[in-house]
Amino acid sequence: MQAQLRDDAHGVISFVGVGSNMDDPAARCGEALCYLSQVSGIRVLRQSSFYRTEPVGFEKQDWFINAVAEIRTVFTPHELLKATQEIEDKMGRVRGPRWGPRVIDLDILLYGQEVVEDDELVIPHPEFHKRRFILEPLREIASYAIHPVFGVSIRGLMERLDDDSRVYLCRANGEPCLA
Ligand code: A4P
Ligand code: MG
Repeated sequence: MQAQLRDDAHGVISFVGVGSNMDDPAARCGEALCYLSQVSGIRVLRQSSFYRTEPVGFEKQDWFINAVAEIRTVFTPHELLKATQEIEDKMGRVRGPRWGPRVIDLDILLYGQEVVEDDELVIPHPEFHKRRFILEPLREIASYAIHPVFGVSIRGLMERLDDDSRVYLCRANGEPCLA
């Protein structure tokens, strides 16, 4: 993929969730964010702190590290999915059980205000409005962002949230990796 960002006003704002619960999860999340910033059609604008989060869905597995990055991209949603899957593959992700342990998981949470729904891709990510491990880091960097299906801000989704899984601020992560 050779698409380039022309300037700061070019492209679409998107939010990407990062999660890992294997092989030094914080290091893996940092590595994935670095790879993301190295893709020529993507600029990482901001990234949240890292959060230590209780596993949701399949509970007999290690706790996760989760974070969210705000990016600007010239890619279409499917090109962005391809780019994130290439990073997952490069990092040795083996696709196991749904919701099971993973060395890295990159989820496209929002892509502008677009709604996408086909066999490969669903945006907004289908479960994110119900998940504290995503909403907490997303609120840190973009509490004002609007969920395009519900028309509710991230702050509003947090107020309605019915997920008591534990999410702890793990480390303020500082500046994004701008490789
Ligand atoms: N896909 C569809 N929409 C998207 C999207 N918006 N972003 C498709 C990324 N991928 C999307 O994904 C399976 C397929 O989903 C992809 O091939 C793509 O075409 P996957 O990443 O291989 O599988 P998965 O992650 O096991 O499935 P899924 O449904 O994405 O699971 P989740 O929702 O990501 O849940 N608990 C804590 N505390 N922290 C976590 O990060 N993660 C999960 C996984 C469960 N529990 C967790 C965490
Ligand atoms: Mg996923």
